[in-house]
Amino acid sequence: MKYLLHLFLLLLVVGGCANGPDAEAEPENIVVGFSQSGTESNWRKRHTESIIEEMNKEGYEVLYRNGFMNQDRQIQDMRTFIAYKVDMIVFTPIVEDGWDAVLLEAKDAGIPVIVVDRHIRTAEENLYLTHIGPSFKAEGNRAGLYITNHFQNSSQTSIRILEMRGLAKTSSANFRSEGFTEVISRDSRIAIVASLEGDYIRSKAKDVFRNYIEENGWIDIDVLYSHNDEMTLGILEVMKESGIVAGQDIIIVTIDGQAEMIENLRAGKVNCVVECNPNAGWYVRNTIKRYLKGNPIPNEIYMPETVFSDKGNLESIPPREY
Ligand code: GZL
Repeated sequence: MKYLLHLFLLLLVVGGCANGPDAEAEPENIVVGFSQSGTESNWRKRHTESIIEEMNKEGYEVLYRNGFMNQDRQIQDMRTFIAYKVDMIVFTPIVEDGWDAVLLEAKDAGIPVIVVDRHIRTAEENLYLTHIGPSFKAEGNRAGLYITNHFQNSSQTSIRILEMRGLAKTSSANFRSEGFTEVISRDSRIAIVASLEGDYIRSKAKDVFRNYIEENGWIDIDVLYSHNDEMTLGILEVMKESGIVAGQDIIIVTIDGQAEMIENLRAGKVNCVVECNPNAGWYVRNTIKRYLKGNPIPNEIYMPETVFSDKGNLESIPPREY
């Protein structure tokens, strides 16, 4: 199948094809170049599966490339898509900046681009069709609300938070911090006393957290706010090694909603899991279909999400796909 796909794409390059999809194009003649940022978490793997599954359901050919969390590699992959004259580029940017040149090349080639998951910043406007993803700020708000509600009747005069941030220069990490800080600032007792960089990577967060408590102890930490479940899983290992009773000695709020984290929530090892919805596939498929029909496409398409906590009905949480 892959050989046939490459032969097909070679013919496209040789024979050339009209730039940009036309509304009459049959789905099986549509080629979508999909550049994924990496495979750093079960969340990300589900995100990839969701998009590819839905493209295949629609009959689109998908050229998938894994950027391995390297922007230069992602840009090279997108240039390959442009050379193949794909009909649509779907990409999930590893970081916020540095995409203008390749997006301009796609625009000049008449290839529309859909940005999925994290946001990007560009000097020029109209370099991409739309952004599809969660509201990371709302995720941060939900995490903050859990904390303010949890401590609202507490007699504690200060509530100290350790924040484990996701990858720097990403909209998800920046907005998760902004949304969280916006809400906890309503209670003057609550403060972030340490903000560490875990890059969304389990092993990195494990090492960074272990170094922090070795240098500073953990007794002055009341809450862990972690930007994704993978990092939280690494930190839980360190807490177990250190005799810290997770979910009691330190209240834990984490984001994504991976199955393993929901089990930890049910076991009382974490207190709140803010969902980050990885199932972007249907939204991407629907957007491409609407675009091919010439329908107007909004600049921003938000995906619905929720929050799970020890204050709710844990048995009603649906099975997680990641
Ligand atoms: C959020 C996404 C984040 C996830 C992490 O939409 O960018 O990246 O929360 C992943 O699991 O690493």
